[in-house]
Amino acid sequence: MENLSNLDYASYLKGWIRTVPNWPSEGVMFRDITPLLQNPKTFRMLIDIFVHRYMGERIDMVAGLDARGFIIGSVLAYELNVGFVPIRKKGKLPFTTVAEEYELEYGNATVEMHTDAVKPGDRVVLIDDLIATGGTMMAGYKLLQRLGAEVVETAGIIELPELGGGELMRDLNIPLFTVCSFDGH
Ligand code: HSX
Repeated sequence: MENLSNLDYASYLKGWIRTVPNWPSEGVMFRDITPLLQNPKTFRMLIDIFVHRYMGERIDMVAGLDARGFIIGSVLAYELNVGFVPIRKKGKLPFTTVAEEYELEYGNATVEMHTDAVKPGDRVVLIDDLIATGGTMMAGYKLLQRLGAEVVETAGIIELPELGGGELMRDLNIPLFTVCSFDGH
């Protein structure tokens, strides 16, 4: 049995994230969280980091970003005994939505949320797997703000500092927590 008591949990979990070079295109180092999720011990450790962070706070809702934010966000919501809200890519939600468009490296993307997903004043944790340019997370943040929710914190597993999203969000005073970061290759 591993003795994890003296280990830095974040570094340990980082070791379970697989780097896949040149995927989905040449030059991209893809950070793959599936090994972290498929090991029951690391999956639990990951979720517990977020649960411990927010269990003492008044949180009304967890919002997760399509699609990997759903995996961790829904479990976190369940553990915090609060509801879960999906923020989805355009065209996936059946009811009335609010939408926010943001820029990708090439072109634009849009995320949507149901208009009744949160109430004004709700205290929400917004979660995704990864922050690169920050475009996705900030679009989700804006949607929640437009519906009057208070985003207590945005949270992710991985930050890629080279792509500047985390820094941009901190400059804008958007609270951000990530478990680990990957510099360069
Ligand atoms: C990836 O892009 C992740 O799962 C996130 O949803 C998103 C992060 O990129 P960015 O919007 O921060 O550039 O597919």
